[in-house]
Amino acid sequence: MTAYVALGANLGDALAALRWAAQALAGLPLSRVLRVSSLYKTAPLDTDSGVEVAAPGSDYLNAVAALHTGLSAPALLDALQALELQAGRQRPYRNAPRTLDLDVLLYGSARIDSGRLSVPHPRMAQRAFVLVPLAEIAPQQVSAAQLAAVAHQAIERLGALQPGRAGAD
Ligand code: PH2
Ligand code: MG
Ligand code: MG
Repeated sequence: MTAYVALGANLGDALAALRWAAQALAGLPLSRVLRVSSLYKTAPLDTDSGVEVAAPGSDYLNAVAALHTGLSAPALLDALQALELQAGRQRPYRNAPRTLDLDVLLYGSARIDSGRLSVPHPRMAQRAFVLVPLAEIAPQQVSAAQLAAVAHQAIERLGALQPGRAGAD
């Protein structure tokens, strides 16, 4: 199964956290990293109410990774949450600044709504910080209309997440 995972951090050393996470994804059982997007700097955004407002904290670093995995979707979520905990993630309130956030965006073409896990990620279409890196590594997953709808959101491409790797610049 090909799964797409969003990486984000805006607390502590966000760059180190995302680099560590990309390595850690490669070490998940039954899994292989297919692609990792560039690194993007993005303004903290809260779209929960349907209206875009600033979320607390500093700018985020965001990226998206494509994973080939034999883990089930719930097992993948468990593994991602374990990595978040290892990175010191705390959840004092919704959309709080975080040392590492790993979200399942897509799991093949599965539609899941288990309470614990919703796939496709229900808010991904409102977020340039998801759509732009996803479109970079999987253009077939994102339409031009979706990108146009978030084109006003601030997002800056910083370069490769892991310099020196294949596909990096
Ligand atoms: N994650 C959120 C809420 N807001 N804003 C940006 N720019 N990047 C994120 O990863 C992000 C956010 C909830 O997970
Ligand atoms: Mg998130
Ligand atoms: Mg999350």
